[in-house]
Amino acid sequence: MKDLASIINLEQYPINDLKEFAAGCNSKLNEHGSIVLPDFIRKYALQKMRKEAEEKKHLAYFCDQTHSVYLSTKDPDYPENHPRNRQVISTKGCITDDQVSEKSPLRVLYNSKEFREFLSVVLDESTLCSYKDPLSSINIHYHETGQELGWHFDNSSFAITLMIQSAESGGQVEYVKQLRNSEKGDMNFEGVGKVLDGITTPVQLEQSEGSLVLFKGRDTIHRVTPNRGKRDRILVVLAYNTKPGISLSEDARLTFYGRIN
Ligand SMILES: O=C(O)CCC(=O)C(=O)O
Ligand SMILES: [Fe+2]
Repeated sequence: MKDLASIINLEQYPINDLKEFAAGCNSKLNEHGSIVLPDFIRKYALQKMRKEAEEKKHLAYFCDQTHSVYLSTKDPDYPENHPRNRQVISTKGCITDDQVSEKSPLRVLYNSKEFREFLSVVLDESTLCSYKDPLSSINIHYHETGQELGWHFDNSSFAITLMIQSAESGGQVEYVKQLRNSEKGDMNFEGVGKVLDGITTPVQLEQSEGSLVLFKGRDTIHRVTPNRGKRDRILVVLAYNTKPGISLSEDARLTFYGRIN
């Protein structure tokens, strides 16, 4: 716990208090679909995370992709410009778990039993496990000037992120809550079309540097607007599985990391 106390602001966020604090976060997440804990990471640990991210940026794999909001291949039964098939752009750089130092505060946090227990309660999951493959557990994302993440629904039911360096302008997460019902197979093409056409005004997620964000993005459409500032937007994704021994698919690893191992 000593190591963790130098990373997490435990006075403000008593993550060991599962009954009250974690349970309260769980209710908020279920009600709102996201929670933001500002200043979750202590200043000094945040500085170390930023330094590591900057020093290792040259290792990042940058990819430019187009995809549909559903992240699935085109369906020929619909026209090209139908919301089912319409293409958006995603551009970012990424470094992988194997490139993050053994001593990094990111790894101490990611591996911490207390942090996982807290997340399990907040996310209603009985266990949270690392990825089996060497790349997918901790990722550092870089959005350079002009880079963005297009509108999409996540494949995973939750995402855990840490904002390490925000963009000076732009680089904002925007979302429209509960826009589809994936469990019932309702893709809501009409609602998606209105978001893509700018008819529906999205909500912005305020996340300052040092914030922990938990986000349920499977049915909530979201994007990251283009980085309009000079410095990079740097964000860490802490990815867990709800079962042990699972790897990210080879296809996804090739797309996001440019390699399998
Ligand atoms: O960069 C972010 O804040 C969100 C990233 C995201 O939506 C994703 O990786 O699916
Ligand atoms: Fe996402």
